Amino acid sequence: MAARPWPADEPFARDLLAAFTRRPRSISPKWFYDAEGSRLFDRICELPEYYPTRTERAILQAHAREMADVIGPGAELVEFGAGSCDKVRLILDELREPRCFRPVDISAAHLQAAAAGLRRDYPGLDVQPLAADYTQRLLLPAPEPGVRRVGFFPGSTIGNFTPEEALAFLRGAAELLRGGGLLLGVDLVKDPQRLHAAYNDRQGVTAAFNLNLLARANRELGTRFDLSAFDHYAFYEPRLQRIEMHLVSRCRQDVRLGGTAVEIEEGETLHTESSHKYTLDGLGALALQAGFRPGPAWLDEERWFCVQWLAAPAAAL
Ligand code: AVJ
Repeated sequence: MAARPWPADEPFARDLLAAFTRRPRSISPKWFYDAEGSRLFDRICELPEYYPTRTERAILQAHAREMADVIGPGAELVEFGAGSCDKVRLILDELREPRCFRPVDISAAHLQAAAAGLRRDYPGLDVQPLAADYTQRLLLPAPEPGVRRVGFFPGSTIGNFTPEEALAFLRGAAELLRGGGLLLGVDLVKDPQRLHAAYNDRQGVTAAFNLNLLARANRELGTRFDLSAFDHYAFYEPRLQRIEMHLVSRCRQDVRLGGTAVEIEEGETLHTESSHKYTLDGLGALALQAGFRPGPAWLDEERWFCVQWLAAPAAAL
């Protein structure tokens, strides 16, 4: 059977090749999210073991009024990695005369659909979607004089960044949001057993989500990964305060990535994701370093998850 030509110019192809030719082998978790991966992530959010989504939602539900008070009237709200824009509705429901809402997401199609839904449900709201990579510097028009710009970054998505990347992101956000602030959802350090269970669900949805990276490569790049030759392996590393997800090779195997033959040893891993957890102190110190002033934090009763307000001073500290 003739092999499909390797789409060398596609960013996923380039990243996958780079991932398999460096040591230790690792790839960005952003490649999880094709249509199938997004569907699997939605299923993860429904799992009994995966507490972050429902815990954050409960915190937002319980405290949206106080959050809206901290944000203040007439604000411009910017959501980073907005996706389907469903969590922000809890805030929008309580916000007084929001000036506009700017959902930012890399997926333009997803964004347009979400924006249309918001315009339907919030007829007076000026919705200005921006298809962009929020890890890069965002080009936004300067807010009108007197309008506070406030960021919303829920879901502990910041956990996918290394602490260095998180600091860089927060520095950029403090600048973008000068005079306003950032409402940040963060998963907290907790009992390692509970963390472990959240990434090792009994139904195997997280395993399918992890393996979908290789399934996606087979679909989009014409690779021939044998999915049964890899195991999902996720564990909590307390010294780095993070979950690591890996794909571990069950045997010695050769894979082809276009013209490149890659030899994988038995037990070798591809590191597919890190999900960093924070303490309130650690988060506060990071935010201060980035130029924010930490304000109120809202937590669930178990203290598993936190929604933290970070004020962005008008002038640099
Ligand atoms: C979307 C990055 C917050 O780290 O918990 C869920 C992704 N990975 N299960 C997380 C994920 C495995 C999730 N984030």
